[in-house]
Amino acid sequence: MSNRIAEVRERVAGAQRVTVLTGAGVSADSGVPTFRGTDGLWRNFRAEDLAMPEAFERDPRLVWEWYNWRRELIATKKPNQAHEALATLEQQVPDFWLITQNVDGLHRAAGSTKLSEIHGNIWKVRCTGCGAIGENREVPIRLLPYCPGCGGLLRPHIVWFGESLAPEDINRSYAALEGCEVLLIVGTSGIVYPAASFAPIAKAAGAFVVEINLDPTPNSTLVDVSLQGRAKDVVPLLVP
Ligand code: BJW
Ligand code: ZN
Repeated sequence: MSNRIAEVRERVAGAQRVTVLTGAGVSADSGVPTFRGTDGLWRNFRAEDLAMPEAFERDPRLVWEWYNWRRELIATKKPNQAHEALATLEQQVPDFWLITQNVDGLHRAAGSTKLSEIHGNIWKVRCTGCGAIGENREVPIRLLPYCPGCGGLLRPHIVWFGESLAPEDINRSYAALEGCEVLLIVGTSGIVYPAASFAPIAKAAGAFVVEINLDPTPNSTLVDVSLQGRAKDVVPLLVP
């Protein structure tokens, strides 16, 4: 493993353009449960049952209770060495972009600024009436929350299954994937689209693609180097 780590470190050090894609595994090391791990369940619901517009239409209180549980949990968590190393990498690479599927805000908390939170942010709310987006850090948030502007029901500003990602996030991500020399993919199961297609896009565009994960994923056979381990242990070793 140490040979391959040295190789990746050299690639990163020599690159002008580096893109990073992260998933729940990065925050697992901060104590945030992953979606598909055994601790990702809440009252026997899976994320797939609640992270849907239909679930919110049927029972907004239930969905907000789930988010309150997660907001309470995430509020106590801090960025770990992987978040910190990626914030450092942003300072070192001339053309850097971080694409995260995580909604917990821990990359920003670690100091990352060049990033797209493609699945949204758990600390933002959006009005189902007028579409206004606001920050809300109340823990717990009042149930049910309503828009101060139009009185409409507020929902989490999060991309649920069946919903489209924001066009600016998609465009920025594709540009970063097609234009990078090195892509690091950290702690994602690689099964949720469109992020699941990001590795092949970068690979087809000629990038050196590296995966860091505890377990093999659908990306493992496609990448140039697959490093097995915890994000907090491995990512800091890749930053020059
Ligand atoms: C560690 C570690 C450690 C642990 N160190 N590693 C094409 C084909 C098939 C389906 C579709 C398709 N296109 C669209 C779809 C439908 C759907 C989809 O992909 N479904 C799949 C499940 C098949 N996608 C969508 O609906 C997307 N929208 C879309 O495409 O719009 C256009 C469209 C609309 C309608 C029809 C068709 C197209 C939107 C997806 C939004 C996903 N949002 C969620 C929920 C948010 C809820 C919330 O957070 O409040 O975002 S889903 C959930 O999964 C969450 C995550 O961001 C996302 C990814 O999960 P992630 O990060 O990979 O976590 P895990 O738990 O899966 O994996 C953790 C990994 O870490 C594991 O590999 C561990 O081994 C590893 N790990 N500890 C390193 N310490
Ligand atoms: Zn409103």
